[in-house]
Amino acid sequence: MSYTKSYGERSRASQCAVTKKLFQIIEQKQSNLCASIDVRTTKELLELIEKLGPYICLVKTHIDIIDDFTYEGTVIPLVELSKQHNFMIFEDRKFADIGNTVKNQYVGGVYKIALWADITNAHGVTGAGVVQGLKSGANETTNKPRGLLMLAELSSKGSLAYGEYSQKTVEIAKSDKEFVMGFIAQNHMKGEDEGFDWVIMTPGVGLDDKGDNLGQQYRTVDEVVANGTDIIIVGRGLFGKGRDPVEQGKRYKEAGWNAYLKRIGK
Ligand code: BMP
Repeated sequence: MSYTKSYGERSRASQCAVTKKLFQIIEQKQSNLCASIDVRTTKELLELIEKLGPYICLVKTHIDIIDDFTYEGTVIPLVELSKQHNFMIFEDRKFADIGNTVKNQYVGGVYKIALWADITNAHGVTGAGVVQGLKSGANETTNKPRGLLMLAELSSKGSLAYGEYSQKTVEIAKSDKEFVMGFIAQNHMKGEDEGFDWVIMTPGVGLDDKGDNLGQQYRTVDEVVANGTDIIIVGRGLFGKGRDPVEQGKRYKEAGWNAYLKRIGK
């Protein structure tokens, strides 16, 4: 099982440049924590990332919820922070259209996601063209490596992404070993016997709450990592309800790392 191997070992074996780098960062920082920073102003975004930077391997954004977004004022300092603190950037755009449209959405508009986000994600609902469209957008925009996660399963109550839908999404992901890194999922998606070592990133992780009143459902760090999660995605658990992001950053980092060591038998 890939999930009993170390991040370092998997980094060396991966054919995806973004996975290689991400797993290296995880080993260096001993952190499999992705901070999901859903806030409405650039100031809050950058201040939270400044505080959480030392404890994370990845920042996940929803760039379209920032009220005062500008490329210069929001993206440039975000990229600067990613270099300073050695983390990667994941724009949680959840593309879900035909290839030609997602390509334009990825490279164009005000956000120009392909220019700055190492990783983005897409739903499989429109078929494999979504992967081709995004890959072609990345290739035409930048020489830097870009990675895609497919949304195989969701954390929210009543999600329609399960069973056959999830399996078909895995089939789509197999279409490009260099660009598709893995999945947003609640479970391990297997695939080792066919030569796939997917990166599994899991949102819906919280140590103090069971959910919110809008359908979110939380599981604990131990629960998801033991079940095959490589990267825990935590948002409000880090900074919601007046929580201290530094304290929580350390707490989730430690919990994620210990759960990983336990999983690989160290
Ligand atoms: P929080 O930890 O505050 O509940 O935030 C979770 C984040 O992960 C949100 O940004 C949400 O959009 C995202 N997310 C999720 O919660 N469940 C999924 O299945 C997929 C997601 O991208």
